[in-house]
Amino acid sequence: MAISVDSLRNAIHLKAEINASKLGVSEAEVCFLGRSNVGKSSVINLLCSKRDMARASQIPGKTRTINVYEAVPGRWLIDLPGYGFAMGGRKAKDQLGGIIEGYLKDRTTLAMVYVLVDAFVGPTTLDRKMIDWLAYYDFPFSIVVNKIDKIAQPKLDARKNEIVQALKVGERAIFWVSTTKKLGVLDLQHSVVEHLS
Ligand SMILES: Nc1nc2c(ncn2[C@@H]2O[C@H](COP(=O)(O)OP(=O)(O)OP(=O)(O)O)[C@@H](O)[C@H]2O)c(=O)[nH]1
Ligand SMILES: [Mg+2]
Repeated sequence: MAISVDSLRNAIHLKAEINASKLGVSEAEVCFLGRSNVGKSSVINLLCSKRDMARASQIPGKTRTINVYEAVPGRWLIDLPGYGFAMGGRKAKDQLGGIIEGYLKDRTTLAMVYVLVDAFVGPTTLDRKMIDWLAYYDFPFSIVVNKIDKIAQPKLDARKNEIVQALKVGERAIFWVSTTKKLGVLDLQHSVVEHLS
């Protein structure tokens, strides 16, 4: 079925899984990846104009499973658990890493990986590792810098430059977003729809 920016509003929570191989088949999907608490679930809600379809929380580690949101039949937005945090220590942390890697390696219809980076924190060592890993395995990925509302307007351009330098992702698309201020949503919606088409 054809997808448009408008159809993102009709998204529903389809399923939650730990094992990517149990997700079933999609026509096309995009996923949201990033450190815990960076705003993956919030970005999915913003894209789909929902208040709390994807469960967001101030407590890091909220999303512990692979969550599938379906915009139109077979076209999916995937909310992944965050990396870099796990209640329950090292073992749980490794499990989350395993869920993410299992997902990325399994999905043949994965059209775009959106890597979220916190505008205030900047790219962390783990973000860098994730980006290098995606580039090495030739995944299609873009960067979403979220929480730009945390940077005062006069400093925003300088901060953006710093982040671009630190990311070292060349000509790749970078989206500048704030879910709380609803900034940058249109560009990201268009990108998502393009990759789900
Ligand atoms: N200031 C600000 N806060 C935000 C923004 N986006 C998300 N947050 C807050 O950041 C916190 C984490 O958001 P989530 O969407 O749950 O983050 P997540 O990446 O899904 O987290 P996990 O599921 O734990 O991996 C929440 O308290 C959000 O309200 C933003 O653009 N600006
Ligand atoms: Mg989440």
